[in-house]
Amino acid sequence: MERSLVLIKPDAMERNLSGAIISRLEGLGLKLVALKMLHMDRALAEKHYAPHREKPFFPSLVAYISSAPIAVAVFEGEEAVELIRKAMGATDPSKAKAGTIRADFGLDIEHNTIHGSDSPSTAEKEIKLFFSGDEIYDRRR
Ligand code: IDP
Ligand code: MG
Repeated sequence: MERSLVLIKPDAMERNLSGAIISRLEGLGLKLVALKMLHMDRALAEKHYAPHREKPFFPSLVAYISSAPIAVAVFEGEEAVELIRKAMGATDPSKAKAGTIRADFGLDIEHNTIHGSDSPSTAEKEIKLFFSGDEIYDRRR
């Protein structure tokens, strides 16, 4: 079954939106199979966002994501990656479709409320950065 990594970013935590966001994703029929809070350190932030290392916004992004404790989750279900990306909306909240998480809650292109893996293979790598095998539960029964 497909899995995706979700980060509820500091801007969302600050506004007590973690429950609302988890609820929306559960509402898609996806199962929560791992969940914890974590204050990312710089090293983990740089690993997670390594594909953006050369971008001008990388230092600011790393500082932001490691600025406060966040909620980290793994959701599982058919097409989990694509379903979550659609529910998130575009990276820039001002361009995200109405009714998406980023359109409803995002502040700006950096402080955009949620991270979701962009492909099943990225998801596998990202999940390993945040969770050990015994922190992910089998909920298929
Ligand atoms: P995604 O989160 O929609 O997959 P990416 O392009 O992978 O978007 O960028 C990762 C994260 O980097 C975004 O979610 C956002 O927080 C931040 N980001 C992306 N583009 C910009 C930008 O132009 N300025 C500032 N931050 C950005
Ligand atoms: Mg991305």
